[in-house]
Amino acid sequence: MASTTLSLASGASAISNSKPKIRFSGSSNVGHLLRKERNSPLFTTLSTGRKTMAVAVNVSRFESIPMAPPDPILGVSEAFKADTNSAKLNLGVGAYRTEELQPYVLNVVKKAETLMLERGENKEYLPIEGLAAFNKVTAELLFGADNPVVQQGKVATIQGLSGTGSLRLAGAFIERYFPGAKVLLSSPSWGNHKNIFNDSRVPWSEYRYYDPKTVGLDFDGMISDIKDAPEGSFILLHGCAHNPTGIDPTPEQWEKIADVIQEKNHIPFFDVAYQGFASGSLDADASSVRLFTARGMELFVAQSYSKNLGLYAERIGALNVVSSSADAAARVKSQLKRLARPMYSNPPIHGARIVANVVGDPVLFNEWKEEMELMAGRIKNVRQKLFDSLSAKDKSGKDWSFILRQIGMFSFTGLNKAQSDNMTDKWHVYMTKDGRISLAGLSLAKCEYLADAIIDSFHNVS
Ligand code: PGU
Repeated sequence: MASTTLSLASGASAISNSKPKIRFSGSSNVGHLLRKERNSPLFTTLSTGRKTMAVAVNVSRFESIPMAPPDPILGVSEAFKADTNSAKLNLGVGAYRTEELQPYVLNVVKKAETLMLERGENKEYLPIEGLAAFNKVTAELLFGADNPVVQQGKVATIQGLSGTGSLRLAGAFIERYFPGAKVLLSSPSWGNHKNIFNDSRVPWSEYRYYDPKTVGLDFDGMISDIKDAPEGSFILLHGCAHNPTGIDPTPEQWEKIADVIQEKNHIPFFDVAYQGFASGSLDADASSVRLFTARGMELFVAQSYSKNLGLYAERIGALNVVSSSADAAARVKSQLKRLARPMYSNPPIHGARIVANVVGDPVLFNEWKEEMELMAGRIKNVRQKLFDSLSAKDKSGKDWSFILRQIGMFSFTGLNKAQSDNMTDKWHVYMTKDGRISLAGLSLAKCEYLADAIIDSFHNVS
């Protein structure tokens, strides 16, 4: 159909008797199109005195488009904003808040931004692969600056639109160069993983991960499912601070996971969204990725600075592909650029400069580590206080110690959907319906209230 539109000027109605102003745009052959479209539901017949015309009525061509459901994580923040109750608590999104429950801009970020203003840097386009200084420090932060894969140019690093955009770019790469290959996701995983691979047209399935009986890792199930996956599958692993469960494999278990992935010629695909947030140490939290890299495995890593530098809205992260040769890495990078170009052309510069200034400067880097320890430490404190409050208040004898064994920003409470609904409807505690709460959004002052809400929901709602 030609792109001709016919619309009534504001205020005029197709059924009004007043003389409507009719505005045409697009092709001049309007009469022909009107004849063709007269039977369309968008058109009706209008009589204006001597002439009868077909005009557009107020029926949208988007009539058949259904309303999308709210996002299971980001939609929680929207619902929270709409709640006027003063006791309300947003434990939905994984975003760090201060003890006063306010968003936090890191001091090192403010310092880096001041530097950027002083330098009066321009806003020219970045190259497709992003800011070179950013890509360098980012790969070094993840693998370690002295890692042979970095030294030998075996890592293709491309700046991405944070963790999500980097995963999506990898999805596009897998779809193009590994057609039919499957991605295996942990059950459960961050909810958006499924959306990302669905939209990338990459088939996925799940491997067992969480065991509700032990509130721990179903390690045997995980190994057996990875073994059973078709050879050459992509195995998506959370580098640290597994979302939503807060349960990570031990170093010995990581070795066994690497064994079976190697045996089956699978490709590890790490999602590292919380480096520094699991243990408070950037190096310790990168140990899973480094363990696999040290075995000479080719792998993917999507990285995010949303949490550890608090750069949520800057959309800054990276995709790293480790290859067995520098030559392969160069070719992979060229194809990642080719995929990125029609999707978003080139990435934004502001967050990349902040990261390059902080991670690339020894003084700011050390200050960052201190601030991250503070953030990780505050979360550990509320985790402990929540456990203490639950243990003191709950007289049923239930063991809440699993909360202390979980790490990172979240606690996977084991509350089911009805119980999670009760948390929100009765107690104004906003959380995802899988029973996950973000401890990064909790203060010491609110732990007792939260414990009351959890105990009520757990024991009084089935
Ligand atoms: N990967 C994992 C495992 C994540 O938890 C998140 C964020 C991301 C990637 C993507 O983060 P970027 O901001 O794109 O770098 N998950 C948070 C944030 C809210 C969301 O769902 O995007 C969460 O609350 O689960």
